[in-house]
Amino acid sequence: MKTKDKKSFSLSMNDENNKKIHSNERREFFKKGLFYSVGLAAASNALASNGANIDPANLPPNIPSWAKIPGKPVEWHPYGQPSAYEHNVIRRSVPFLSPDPMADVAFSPLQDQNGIITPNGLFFVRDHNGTCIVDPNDYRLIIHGLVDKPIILTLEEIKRYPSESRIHFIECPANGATEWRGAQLDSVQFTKGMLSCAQWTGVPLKIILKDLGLKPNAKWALAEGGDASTMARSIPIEKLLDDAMIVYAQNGEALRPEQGYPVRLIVPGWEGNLNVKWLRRIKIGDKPWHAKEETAKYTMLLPSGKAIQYYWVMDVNSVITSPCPEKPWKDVKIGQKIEIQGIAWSGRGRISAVDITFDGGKNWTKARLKGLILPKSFTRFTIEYIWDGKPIYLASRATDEVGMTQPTIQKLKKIRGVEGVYHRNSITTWEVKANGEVHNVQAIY
Ligand SMILES: Nc1nc2c(c(=O)[nH]1)N[C@H]1C(S)=C(S)[C@@H](COP(=O)(O)O)O[C@H]1N2
Ligand SMILES: [Mo]
Repeated sequence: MKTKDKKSFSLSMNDENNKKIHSNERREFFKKGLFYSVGLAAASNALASNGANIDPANLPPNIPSWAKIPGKPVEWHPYGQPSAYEHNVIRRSVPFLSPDPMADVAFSPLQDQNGIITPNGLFFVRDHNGTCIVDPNDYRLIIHGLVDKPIILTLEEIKRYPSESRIHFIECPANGATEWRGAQLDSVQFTKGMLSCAQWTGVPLKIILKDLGLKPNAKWALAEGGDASTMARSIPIEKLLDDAMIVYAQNGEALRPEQGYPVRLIVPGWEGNLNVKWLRRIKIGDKPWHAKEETAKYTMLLPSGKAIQYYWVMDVNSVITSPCPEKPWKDVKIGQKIEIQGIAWSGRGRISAVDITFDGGKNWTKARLKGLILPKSFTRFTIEYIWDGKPIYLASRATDEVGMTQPTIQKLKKIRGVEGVYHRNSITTWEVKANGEVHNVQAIY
């Protein structure tokens, strides 16, 4: 088929380019980022504030060089690309966290995210066995088990069901896993970047399941991916009938391969791993599946020695993205008014309030929520501040509509124990030093 050839050609081209950029970037990160985390911050800010790049010939009252030559033809990039000057705004991996590039995670640059929608090229990626490349012509979704009419659907057939578009975040429950014993990485990208938010378009699962007819004893579903990891998860049927969707579009275009092209499951507000990508099969049953059919779940060991088998909901959380270690207050003048802002989210519904502290948690002030406030979505918060140039301990604390508030790390550790990896939704504190540098610290409450 002609289109097939064309597609595989352009894919291999992109792969080549990506590889090149990726290896350069990794070297950069090691040099400036990992060993000198302040260097990483400077790298991402070089365009904005570092005078070294300024050419006075382009500044007023001169006519800048770009105004003297014709621009690029409109078909320059048939698929648009970010400005070349934004080359530092990319996903990044931490090789020592995940030495196998096939079972890896690429963190989203939250420090550069504006508004509540993560651009598709910056959406975090978590793969158990690489990003799977699926030919949509050969794609099929099987729904079987305890249904009256089992079915095999093509992509076109899925698209014929009535569709909905909804904005939801996805967060891996391992987000922030490095930080349980103390602050480790001086970065918002690496401590919170297993998190992104998009507008998803697809079919609410309840429409399809009602159409197929659920048997009275239908209680659980096994959702299985079509990638080489065949990652599968047991999900209670009530959740699927509540707000789960099978989606084929992300921010107005087809899903990206990294997000499960052509079809993934969206389980709003619940653990990232339930959002099965390259969705191949949904089997309806009367009980959850175990090791044979379901790959290892994320369980949580408690101080008592008991473990929680399922902890599905991603609890209320927030982080300040401006300032942050990558966005220091290097050029902020004393007495100058500056916006502090960040992202809050909850898997239980809407964000109802965000409080800000400047003294490591002794006093709290209300931030303003801005823009759309949607359930199980990013919500932006903001506060205007005049800095007196003295060091501050800056943190945000979000509360959601069911009344849950982010705990301190000390409180969370008491409940969860010290061996915790998952569901770390405690308060994140930044130390802003007198020289404007921002560091990841854990406040003692
Ligand atoms: N088929 C399949 N689905 C998958 C995964 C996978 O490896 N294979 N990873 C899961 C995990 S652990 C997470 S956190 C989310 C990440 O979604 P993203 O890569 O779109 O950010 O996808 C989930 N779905
Ligand atoms: Mo995950």
